Amino acid sequence: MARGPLVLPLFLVLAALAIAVMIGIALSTRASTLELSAIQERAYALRRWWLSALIVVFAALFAITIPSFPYLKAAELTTAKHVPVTAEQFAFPMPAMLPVNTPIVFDVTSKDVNHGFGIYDPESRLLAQVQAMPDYVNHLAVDFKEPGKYTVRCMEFCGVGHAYMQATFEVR
Ligand SMILES: [Cu+2]
Repeated sequence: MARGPLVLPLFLVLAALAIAVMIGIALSTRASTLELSAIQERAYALRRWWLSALIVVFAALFAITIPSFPYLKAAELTTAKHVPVTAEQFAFPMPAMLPVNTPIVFDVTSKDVNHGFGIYDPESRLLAQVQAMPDYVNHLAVDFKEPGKYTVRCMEFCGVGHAYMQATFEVR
């Protein structure tokens, strides 16, 4: 994922901006002789402006990023190879082998309690994850680009055997 290294610089820029705004406010209000009502009026105006700015920024971010959300596209549901997974305390029954470069949809549910179905690639990086819930099927679309040994680990505390709840499968 190329997005990872972007997070820290982005955070630093936003944090610097927030600090600059606070310093600006502190400097501009030092030794103020304004009446409380005038301060209140200015603050409310600033708050309205800030809310509008946030709405615009978040609406734009939402519009830009929604196409890359990992929600299932209708086409993937019909054309992909479906692999049913019924999690249970404390195992993930998985096929031993899955095909590489093939759209796969895991139909994930649970026999007993909530589990977290997390797939790790051969380098132990989290590739995809979804909740495994009783009486409900979640669909997780994955297209394995690299052959190798993948690991499924439970990502939600589900009982005494939780830490040992994992499975492996081969992608070829
Ligand atoms: Cu668990």
